[in-house]
Amino acid sequence: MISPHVSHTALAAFDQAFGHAAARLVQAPGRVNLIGEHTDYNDGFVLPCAINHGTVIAARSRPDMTVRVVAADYSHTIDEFRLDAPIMARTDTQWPNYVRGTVMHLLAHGVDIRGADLALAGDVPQGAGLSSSASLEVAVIQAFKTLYRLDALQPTAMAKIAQTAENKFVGCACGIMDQLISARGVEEHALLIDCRSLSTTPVKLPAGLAVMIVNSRVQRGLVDSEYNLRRQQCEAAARHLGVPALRDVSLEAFEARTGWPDEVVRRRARHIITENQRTLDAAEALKAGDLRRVGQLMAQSHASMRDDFEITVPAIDQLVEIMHAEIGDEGGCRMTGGGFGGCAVALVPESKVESVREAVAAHYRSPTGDSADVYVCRASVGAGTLE
Ligand code: GAF
Repeated sequence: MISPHVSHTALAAFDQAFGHAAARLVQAPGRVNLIGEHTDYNDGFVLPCAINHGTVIAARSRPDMTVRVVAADYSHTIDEFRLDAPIMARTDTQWPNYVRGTVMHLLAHGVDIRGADLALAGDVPQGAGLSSSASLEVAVIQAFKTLYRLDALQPTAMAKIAQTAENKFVGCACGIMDQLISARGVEEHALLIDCRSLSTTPVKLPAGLAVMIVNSRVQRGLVDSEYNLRRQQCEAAARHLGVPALRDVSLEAFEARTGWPDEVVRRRARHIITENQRTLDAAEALKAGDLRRVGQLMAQSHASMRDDFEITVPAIDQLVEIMHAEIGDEGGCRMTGGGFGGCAVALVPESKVESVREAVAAHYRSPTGDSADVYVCRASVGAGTLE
């Protein structure tokens, strides 16, 4: 459950901007990925959970074709566009494009909607790799779904529309993970997602387990260009291996393959192939309550992201080492998300939270001297209404 404070902010912003009260309140969560990084666009497996930080939208339908949007977290600036005219990206500011692109692709899906007044508020730390943008996109779809009773619009379809908006309107070639977990999250569970079939299997988190997110305060740099480059390298590796996607290669077949044109591409492929297996193994270990095994897999995942996929940065490596030294074999930790800064995630017994927090406070500083922010999260439900 997202903090009630966020709902109050959205409702107050609505009143103030539009001069009357909102009719509906909806939410969509951010996410933390426990393991399975960059595997989604390789048709592989991921294991995220939705978190109790997200986007809340206060909304009211309009009889005309105008959409007005006020963003409480962006100095209450207002964006306005029409549904019966081409929806163009704004170049002066970025936040409206997540709304515009989502609405444009919602319309392309063939839904019957008219305009709306929307007030946005959120508490997902931005630029931290916790999917603030996916949570915004999915919340926008949820708002129209609720206002116009689009009951046939299922969560997986919502996620695909949101992903298309991000790919085609915002310009980030992301996979489906963030939008799908935001739409389909299950309370107290992680979701094992097969990113090819889009089938999801809820994995109950063991009782007494804490999901700790530690924000390195290193803002993710170069993320779009490096992300898109990783994607191209994975596609090149799949071509070399003669398969549709890296999902289709066993570790044995990969190791037997020779004649790589590029050593970097070979290492990128090794990360994806081993990470897919680690993700499946971690889901089993979590189900069995085997935290020691979960910890080993998370440590291997981090090393693979650092050495083979090269998406960590020195500050995150240091943060994970500090956490790992404190956690020992009682749980695990790794960088989470797209990389190049952002957050680490730890799965630890609740009794361990304070000592991990203290170790991070005592030993970690970002390159600019900041201490880390720590959020102890609950695995939360996906998008829905809040009344
Ligand atoms: C970002 C992307 F949006 C996801 O699709 C996923 O690829 C992730 O990075 C890395 O696992 O969050």
